[in-house]
Amino acid sequence: MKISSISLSLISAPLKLPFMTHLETVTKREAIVIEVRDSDGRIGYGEAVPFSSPWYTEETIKTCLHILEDFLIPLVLRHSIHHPKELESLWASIRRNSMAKSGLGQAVWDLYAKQQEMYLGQLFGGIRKTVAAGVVIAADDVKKALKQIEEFATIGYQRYKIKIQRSTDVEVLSEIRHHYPDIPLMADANSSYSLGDIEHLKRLDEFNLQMIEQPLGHDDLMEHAILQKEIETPICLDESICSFHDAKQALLLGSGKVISIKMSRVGGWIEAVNIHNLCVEKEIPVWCGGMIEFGISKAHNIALASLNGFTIPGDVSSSSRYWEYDIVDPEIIVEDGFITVPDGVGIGFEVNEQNLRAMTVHQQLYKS
Ligand code: OSB
Ligand code: MG
Repeated sequence: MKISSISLSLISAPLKLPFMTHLETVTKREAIVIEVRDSDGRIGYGEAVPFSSPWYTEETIKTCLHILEDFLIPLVLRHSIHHPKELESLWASIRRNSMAKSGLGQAVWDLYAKQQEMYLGQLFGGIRKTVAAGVVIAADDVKKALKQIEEFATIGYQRYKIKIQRSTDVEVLSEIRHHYPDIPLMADANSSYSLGDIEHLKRLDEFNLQMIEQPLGHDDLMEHAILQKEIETPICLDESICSFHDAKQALLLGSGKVISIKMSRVGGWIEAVNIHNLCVEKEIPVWCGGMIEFGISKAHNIALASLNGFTIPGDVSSSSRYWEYDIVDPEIIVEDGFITVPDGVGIGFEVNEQNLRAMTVHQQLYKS
């Protein structure tokens, strides 16, 4: 593939609205933009999306920079790769660090698709022309949550996901259902409950939730399987699916009925597509998760969500959901509840260099 250089840009931007969960309130987002260049001047783009602190996964911006700079990038520059599929074996001796691998892998796949003059989604068998958009509400009180739902409804989002926690769930869900008895609603607990809460969780069945995401331990499969037998609401797994192997075990155990696929959480394109294919085979619906990310990562998500198994609207929202301005051109927009899947080469979006540089805090270049 003739990779001649790789650059990392640490970017930072404030969120338009604070994003609150029971674990962390995010008001400012950092991410690492990865550019992989070939000798013909083409650029492949990836975005690594750990948070600044390890509240969601164990990786952070700093650990990710370390793994990229000291391990992954030297490996890629030292070996001549013929096809991005080779990354999996090239990285076999580096455990986990999924977000670092996913970000660099995205850039290599984007470059490869551009060299092949193909849309990235098409490389993996994507067939959808549009992707159904869903949105996340993570406000610090129920009044603000209701106001956000009202605003997002004008854009036509097809599914609303509310962050919940043990201490306020019934109050928040009652209030939302009082005002919006029929909206497609789901709840994400980010591991706010334990198995001792089964009786409490049974009460949430009355809210007609599409699903409840990750109610129990972030690394648990067994207790989710026990819980799923006790509640009507389908369980969707997020944090506990970090690999194809996890997905396989979750399906064997019956730990949930739905899986949220985030390529950043599972280590990149190949692992994400393998999980998707397994779920299609086993008739488990999947949807594309989000990471409060910028446009490059969103563009990869849109390409992933164009695969046929993504039958449920995911956490794929517009650039303007989180940002005053974004790093892709055109920005990602939601119209009548859908995002149009691009048909250009690679990720199908140009990168807005000016905006990217305006957000860049630090940049580093690595040459072969
Ligand atoms: O648990 O799905 C989650 C954001 C960051 C980390 C974890 C999660 C989320 C979201 C928001 O729920 C997804 C998005 O809109 O990007
Ligand atoms: Mg989640």
